[in-house]
Amino acid sequence: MNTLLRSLLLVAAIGTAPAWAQVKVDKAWARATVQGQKATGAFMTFTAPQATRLVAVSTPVAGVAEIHEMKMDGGVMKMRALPALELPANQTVELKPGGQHLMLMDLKAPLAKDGSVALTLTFRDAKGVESQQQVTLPVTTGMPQGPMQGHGHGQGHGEHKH
Ligand SMILES: [Cu+2]
Repeated sequence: MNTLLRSLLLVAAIGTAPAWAQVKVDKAWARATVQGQKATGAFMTFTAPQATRLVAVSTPVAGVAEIHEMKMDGGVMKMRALPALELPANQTVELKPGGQHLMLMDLKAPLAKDGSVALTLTFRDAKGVESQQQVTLPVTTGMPQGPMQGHGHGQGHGEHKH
């Protein structure tokens, strides 16, 4: 048994070695939508073991998925699509309501609360090598880890239209 445990630990250790580097995805969720709503946001944190960039996102539930940032522009908060999201080595990059986020547009069906959404993330490392990672996000009406926040006043990012 001890030997088995040791080899399992070894496998775990190898799994985190740079040659097998995977971007750690945490606190992922997508905002539930209501009937007729065509766009929503998806949020998560990324921690890359070595510098890489998120260059593409796709999901079967949406016709278009983009990386967005929000910026103040003449006193108005505006969103724009980013061609890529920089992920510096060992730095946690947070996507959250009101900040950078993944935008799922042209939704094929409403995202029901307590459902899930599969995303395919495409990363490109410093050498230009692309790798893909699948993540499954729970669909909720707000950040799952946070304290209860009433009805989420002031966080209505998912309601904006494109
Ligand atoms: Cu957006």
